[in-house]
Amino acid sequence: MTKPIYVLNGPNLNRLGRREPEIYGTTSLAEVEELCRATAGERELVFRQTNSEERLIDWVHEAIDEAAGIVINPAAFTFTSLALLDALKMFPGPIIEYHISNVHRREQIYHRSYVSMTATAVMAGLGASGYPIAVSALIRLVERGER
Ligand code: DHK
Repeated sequence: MTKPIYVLNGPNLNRLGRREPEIYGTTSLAEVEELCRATAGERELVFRQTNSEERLIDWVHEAIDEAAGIVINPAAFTFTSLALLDALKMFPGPIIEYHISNVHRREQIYHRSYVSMTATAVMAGLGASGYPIAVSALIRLVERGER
């Protein structure tokens, strides 16, 4: 049985489309989910969002046993959570760290990512419509067995 891919989203992304549209655009998270599912096609895709650090870590633990790969937009937890980094380090498959905005062009507080210390790849600045690009890149990494 082919394992699903997980697309996990962190805090405040539930307000995507209405939140700082000049930075994050007007596409909603539900629309992002549709784009990701269309790209995944036959492959099963788990798409989730939480404002809770504990829940995000629990989903990474679940993914360790259940998932082939992870696309994760940890949002603010990217720059604060060693616990999330430690959880992702245990994941055996490829991980793509995704940011809607180009965090490196923003304030200093958004420049040092803990997640990048274990992610296979990092994508930033392609907007909400970049998520399906991350999904297709992840599927290729999974098929090539890369971590
Ligand atoms: C989303 C957030 O919520 C911010 O905390 C990050 C990221 C950027 C994004 O661009 O998707 O800095």
